[in-house]
Formats: sequence, structure tokens, C-alpha cells
Amino acid sequence: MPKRHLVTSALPYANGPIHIGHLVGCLLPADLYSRYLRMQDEEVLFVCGTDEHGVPITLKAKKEGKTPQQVVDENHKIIKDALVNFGISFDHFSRTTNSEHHKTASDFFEVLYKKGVFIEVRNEQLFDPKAKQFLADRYISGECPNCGYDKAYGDQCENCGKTLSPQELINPKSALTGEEPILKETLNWYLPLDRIQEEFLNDFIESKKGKWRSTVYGQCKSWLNEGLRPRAMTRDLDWGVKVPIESAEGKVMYVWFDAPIGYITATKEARPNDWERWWKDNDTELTHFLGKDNIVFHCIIFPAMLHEHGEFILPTQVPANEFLNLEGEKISTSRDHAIWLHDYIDEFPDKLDELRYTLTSIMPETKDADFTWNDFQARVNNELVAILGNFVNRVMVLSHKFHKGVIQSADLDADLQSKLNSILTKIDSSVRKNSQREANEFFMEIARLGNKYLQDQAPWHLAKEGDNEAEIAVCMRSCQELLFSLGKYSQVFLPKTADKILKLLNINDYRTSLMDGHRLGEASLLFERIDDDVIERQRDKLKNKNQPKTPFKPMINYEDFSKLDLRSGIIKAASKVEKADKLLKITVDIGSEERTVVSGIAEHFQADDIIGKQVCLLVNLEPRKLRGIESEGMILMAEDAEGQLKFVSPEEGTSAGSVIS
Ligand code: B3M
Ligand code: ZN
Repeated sequence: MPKRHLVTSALPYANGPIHIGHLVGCLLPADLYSRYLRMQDEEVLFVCGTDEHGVPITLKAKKEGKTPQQVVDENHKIIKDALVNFGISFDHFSRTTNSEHHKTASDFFEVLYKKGVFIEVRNEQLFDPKAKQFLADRYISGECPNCGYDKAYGDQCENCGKTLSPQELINPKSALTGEEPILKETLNWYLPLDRIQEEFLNDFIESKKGKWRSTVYGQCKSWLNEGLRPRAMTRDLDWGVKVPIESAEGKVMYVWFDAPIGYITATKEARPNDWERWWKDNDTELTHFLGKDNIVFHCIIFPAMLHEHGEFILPTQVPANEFLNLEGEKISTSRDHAIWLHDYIDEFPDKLDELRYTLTSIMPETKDADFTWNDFQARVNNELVAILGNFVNRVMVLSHKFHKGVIQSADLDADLQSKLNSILTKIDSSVRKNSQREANEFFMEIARLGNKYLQDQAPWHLAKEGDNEAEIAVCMRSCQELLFSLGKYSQVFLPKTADKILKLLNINDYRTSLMDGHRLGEASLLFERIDDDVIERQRDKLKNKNQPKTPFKPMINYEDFSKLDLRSGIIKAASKVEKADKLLKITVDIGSEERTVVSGIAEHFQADDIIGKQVCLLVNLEPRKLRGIESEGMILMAEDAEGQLKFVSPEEGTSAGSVIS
């Protein structure tokens, strides 16, 4: 058995919040694993943090008119709060913009540089002449040479998963300006993965055959079979960890170079005095939890970096999970087809274990899985309520009924005890081989075993028959012991429930044991049934997200469109139309002339507030009289799902009369 376990979960990327796909992919299995080992009194350090560099964050910042730092500050907080509230038991949750991390990554880079590991490559890279910037990774998109998907990025095709370099894309376009890029010379530092493959990776991966999941080993093998090529570890960007070399002014590290070093940083921050024990001693077992799209980085590139550095241990286990779908479709953050953790916590603050249980039950360990709200409801109602909750409640109620809640001095049923022990052994082996889904099923076996035992013993019948005090005491004492085990193991599988069971048992923690004469707490229900309407509402919410509220109008051709004469204008004057609650009379300057427009927006805007507004005006709409005023056009408005109106305004500074087309 190893002396200590260092557990990592892939660092969530700080360009948005966390959804159930992230949870089930790595955060939850890492948490289950860590909680289990801690419960067994083994030494565990579970680290994670947010991954805060890289191109998507700069693109998001640009789009939202924020700095990259603002974007990551906001998301770090949302991510960390949601995960901690949900019960993910990090020992430390760091961030890659921390100065400790910049130092750690910089030192790491420098060691490799001084050892002469990198090859310096001066070559031509794609460059956006308009934005005056090199286009790495996600700054560029185009057609995937492998599968033909037309929105593949410069680092990876999200459709087929192939890693790409920007030059491989067909018809590349800059994500900054949409321009076709040109080639421009630059200098970058490459990790010679071809050499490292020969010298180290082939043997390393081969040694994992039969030890790593076949999905993980298989993916690594296919990478190696294709033959690795040198890969640039630096970028011409300003957002990231600065490359600590004089000739690399203005360059930062590739985000996938610095991000995994984040695990080392987090360890240093968590254990400043003995972090080296965790990273430099072969008695540490390092386990990386991640989703299958991150396999190459954790099984090939990071081990290559660690090996070349020379001072660090290598991962023992990399239990990568497959993907989770939602209601039969791929989770998509851009289409908002997702269940966001912070939303779920807001809506169901008392049902966190219910989500945890469902996600563990469907954990995609060997193949992709599907989350549906109906399945969630069924698991809560038919398993948590009907099996676990039911057993716990019966034991509590009967303990009070027969013995006023006081634990009797009685033997434990030996047969029941041995069945329990055999379940616990199975849980142990499942968790250690990272079959958390199976372990969770065994955990529920404890409650099933309890229900069956109660049913078979039927202490209520024994009581009616009379003179069975001793048997009833054995039965209840045995059930209370099962309840204790359920509570103890809930610390791993259902941590919020573990706390509730502590209250039922009226004890402070699970390190104690139940003593004769101890008085249990009051009975109360652990779980509530979930009604159909709750599930319907969630399903509708997802459907509505994916569909526009107002149906699309029939197709028109360009000729139809070109009949509209749209101009930009500025509101010069506005006043209420007498005896009409909804109407405003508005004067719009369209450069060459002024138009009077009667608009039904008086319930949304005060006349005085809209003077000076830039608007879009349809100027060739047939004039018509409203309340005796001739209206000579129509002001374009946007109406959101709640019926709120907003002006469609041309960008600040557009001169009145500009033609909109
Ligand atoms: N940030 C996961 C992702 O966004 C990535 C993991 C880094 S782990 C070192 O795909
Ligand atoms: Zn592809």
C-alpha cells in the first residue's frame, strides 16, 4: 500500500461556470476516491484549481469588454463556490494566475531550458495582419483535415478530437477579425516529443498496459503509433506565464505547458513545508482524474515534461472518464444545453446528494452516458427514498417504538454482519480500481440488505407474539449497526446525508461507535419524493433554451430583404401622445431630414430619457395616421423573452442617415 495519495482533478477552465459534465468527468470521481481513502485513514492530498490562461479567456474578455483578469476572477469565484457548496472536498483549490504558480511554472521551464531539452524553431506562423497578432490555438478556426468539420480550432477539432496545428486547417480564418491570415516568421520553443517518445514514452505507456483503463491506454497507443512530433511550448501572446528567457520577450508558455504544473503549485501552496514529499518520493501514488479529451496532455505531454525535468514522480493512475450527454444530446455550453452547477444549487439547495447520487450512478467510466431528468427522478424516488431513506426511517421509528431510542445491550446478528463485511470489501476493491459507479451500487446494497433483514425478522410480529424481547433487541441492535455503517460510508457517497445520519444517531463523528445505553436522536426523513411537475419544469427549461420563443418567419430572398430602407438616426424630440397610454411621438434626425414617428413604447420609456438615442429607422414604410399624427417610419426595437424592449442602436458615433444593410 502506498504511503500517500496525491489526487488531482483536471483544472476547470475559467472561461465559464461548471456544469454536470465537468462534475461527472473528473471532480466527482476524484472526490469519491479522496473521501474514501481519508475515511480509511490513508494520507491523501486532493488538489485542483482553475486553469486561467490560454486564448479562449482572452477572446471572451475581448467580447465582453473586460480584461482577462476580470474574466478569470469572476469565474474562479463562481466555480470554487459552486464546487465547495456541492461538497467537493478539495484540500486546496488554487489558480494558475497566482504568483506562486507563475514562479513554479517559470522554474520548471527554466530547468528544461538549461538542460537543453527544448528545440528552438524559427518558422512561419499564421499572423493576422489587421489585429497585428500571431494566431495560435483558438485564435484560428477552419476546416478539420481529418473529418471536414468547419469550425475546428488551431489546436484541436472538437468534432473528431484530433489535435491539430494551425497550418493544418483548411481555409483558416482569424477568430479576432475573420481575416484570412498571412504567414510571418517567429521563434518558438518546442518539446521534442519524437525524441522523448523513443527514449521514454514508448516504454512508459507500454508499462501501463493492463493497469490503465483500456480506453486510456488505447488512446495513448494510437498517439504513439501515429508518431509524435515536436510541439511548441511557447506562444506569441501576452496572456500567460512569461517565458523566462531573454530572447523570448513578449512570449508566454503554451497553456497546456503551465496548466498541469498547476498541480505542483497547488501542492506547494497546500503543504509549503513538505510539498516535495508529495512530488519527489516514490511512496506517493499520483492519480490524475480527467475527461477523455484531456488524455493526451496527462498521459503523454505532462509525463514527458516530468521525465525530462527529472525530479518528479509520474502518474500511477489516470482514470479518464468518457463523456456525459444530457437528454440524449451532447452538452453544449454555447447553446446552453447544460445543467449548470450553480443554477442547480440555487434551485435545489436541499437536494445536493440527490444530484451526486444520480451522477455517480451513471458515471461514464467505460462508455458515454446520458443524464435525463426522468432518470434523476426515478433514482431519487425509487432508490434514495424507497430503499435508503426507507430503511433508515424504519430503524429510527422502531428503535423509538421498542426501546425509546436507547441502544440495547445485545449481540449482533452474525450472518448479517458477515454479509455487511463482504459488501464493504467489495466497496473497497471497487473504489481502489476506480469503479466508483460500482462502489456506489454496493453502498446501496447495505440499505437493501437492511430492508430485507427487517422484512425477514419482522420485529413487529415478534412483538405481537410476545416474549421475544431478546430477539427484538438483537434485530434492532444489528439494524442500528447497519445504520451506522450507512452513515459512515455516506461520508464518501452522500456527504450531506452523512451529516443528517449523525444527527439521527446523535453522535459527533463516525470515529466513535454506538455504545449500549446511548440514546438516538429523533427520527426524520432523509429524502423527499420528487414530483412530476418539478421534472417537467426542468425538461421544459432545457427545451426552451434550445428553441426560440417566437417561431421563425418563413424564408425570404435577398430581393425581399433589399426592399427595406434602413437608416441610422438620432432622436431629437419625444412627447406623449394625448389620450394614448402606449404611444410616443418621436422626432428622428436622419441626416438629410427629420421624420416624425409614432411608436408604441410609452409604457417602457419616458419621453425625456430617449432624447439623443441612436436608433435604426425603417424609412420607406408607408406613412399612416395614428391618433391624427402621421407616422413616417418605424424605429427598430428588440424584445426579449420577458417582453422588455431595447432600442436597436448603431454603434456610438455612427452618423445620422448612415445606410444600414
Ligand atoms: N482546463 C480542461 C479543459 O478545459 C483543462 C484541464 C487542465 S488540467 C491541467 O478542457
Ligand atoms: Zn475533425
